[in-house]
Amino acid sequence: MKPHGKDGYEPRPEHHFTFGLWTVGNPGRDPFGEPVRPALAPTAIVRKLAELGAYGVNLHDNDLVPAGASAAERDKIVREFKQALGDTGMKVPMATTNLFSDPAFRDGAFTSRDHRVRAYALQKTLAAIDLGVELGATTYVCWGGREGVETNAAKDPRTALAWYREAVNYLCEYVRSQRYDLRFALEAKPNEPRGDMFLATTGHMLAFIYTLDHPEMVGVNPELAHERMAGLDFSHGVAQALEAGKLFHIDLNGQQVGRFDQDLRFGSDDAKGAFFLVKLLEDSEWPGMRHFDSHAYRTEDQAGVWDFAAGSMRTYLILKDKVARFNADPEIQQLLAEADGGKAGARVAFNELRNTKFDLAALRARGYAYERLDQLTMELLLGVR
Ligand code: GLT
Ligand code: MN
Ligand code: MN
Repeated sequence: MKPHGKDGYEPRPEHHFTFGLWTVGNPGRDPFGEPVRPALAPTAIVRKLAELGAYGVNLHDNDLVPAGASAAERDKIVREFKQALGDTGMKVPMATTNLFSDPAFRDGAFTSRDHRVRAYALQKTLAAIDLGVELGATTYVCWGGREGVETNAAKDPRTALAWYREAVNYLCEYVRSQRYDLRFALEAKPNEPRGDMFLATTGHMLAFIYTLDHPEMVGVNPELAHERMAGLDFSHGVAQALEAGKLFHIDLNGQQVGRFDQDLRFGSDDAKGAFFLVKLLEDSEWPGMRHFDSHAYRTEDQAGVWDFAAGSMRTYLILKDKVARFNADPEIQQLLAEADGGKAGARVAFNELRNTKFDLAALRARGYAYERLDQLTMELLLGVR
C-alpha cells in the first residue's frame, strides 16, 4: 500500500481503534501449515501501533505472559509492557483469558464435563482478570472457544448452560469482591473450533445474560465474522445489543458466508455490510472501542501486517465519511421520507384505530423505491456520488 497522504483518513487515538496482540501478532499458522512470520514482542506491537495512530491494544493473559512463567518473569514482562504503554500513551481497554489453547480445555473450560477443568478455568480467569485490571482494562471479554460439543452424547446442553451461568456468576462475584471497575462482554460464535458451540449468536448471549445474578455487569462482544459464519446480518445483532444497552465491545473484521473462520481485514470482503455497520455505530454515537479482531493474509511478511493494520483503520474512517455523506444526501433523505408515507402521528387510541379507514388499494399498489435508494447508496460507496 502506498504511504497515505494527508487526505482526512489518518487514524488518531481519539478514534478509539484497538487491536489484539494476537491479531497483528498472528504468525500465520493454520491447520495445514506452519507459521510464516516470526513472533513479535508485545512491546514492539505497542510501539508500532502507536505510530500508526491506534488508541490501544487488547490481550489474552498468555499473549503477554507465557503459560508457565514464574512470578518474577511475569512481573518483569508486565513492567516492560507498562513502560511501552507509558512511552507511547497506548491503553489496554480490554483483556481476556486464553481458555482454548491448553489441551486441558479440549472439552471446554467453563462447560467441560470434568469439574476439575471447570475449576481450573475459573482459577486461570481470576488471575487474568487481575492482570487486565492492573493494565487498566475496564472490559473483560469471554469468548468460549471450547464451550461446545462434537457429539450431544457428551452432555445435556441444559447442564452445560447451567455450568456456564455458574462460571459467569462466580466471575461477577469476584469482580464485586475486589471492587474492580470491570464489565464482562460475552462473545458468541456458532462453530469452530468446536463442532457446535453453546450460545451460538449474539442473540443467544443476550437472552442468557438476563438469567445471570448480575445482568447489569454483563454485555456482549459481537464479532462480525462469527455472525457471518452463521449467515446472519451482523448489523441486526449489533443493533439489538445497542438497543438493550448491552454493546460493551465489538470485534470488527471480515468474513464470507459459508467459509472457515477467515478473520479478514475489516471491510475487505463486504464493503456494503461494513458501511451499514459503521452507520449504526456512528449514528448511535456509540462511545466504545473499535476493536479489530482479524489478521493479515498468510501470504504477508511483516510489512504486509502493518499494511493490514493501517488499512483496517483507514477503511473505517472512509466508511465513516460515507455515512456522513449518506445522511446529508438530499436525494437519499427524500426517498427515505417518502417511504414513510408522510409524518406519523402520535400513538392512536384503540377506538380511533378501529374507526380509521385505510386506502388499502393505494397501500397495496405503492412501491418503496428501495431499488433507487440502494443504487444511490452503491454509487456513493463506489465513489461516483
Ligand atoms: C480468538 C478468537 C476471537 C476472540 C479472541 C478473544 S481469541 O482469536 O478467534 O474471536 O475474540 O478470546
Ligand atoms: Mn473475536
Ligand atoms: Mn474470529
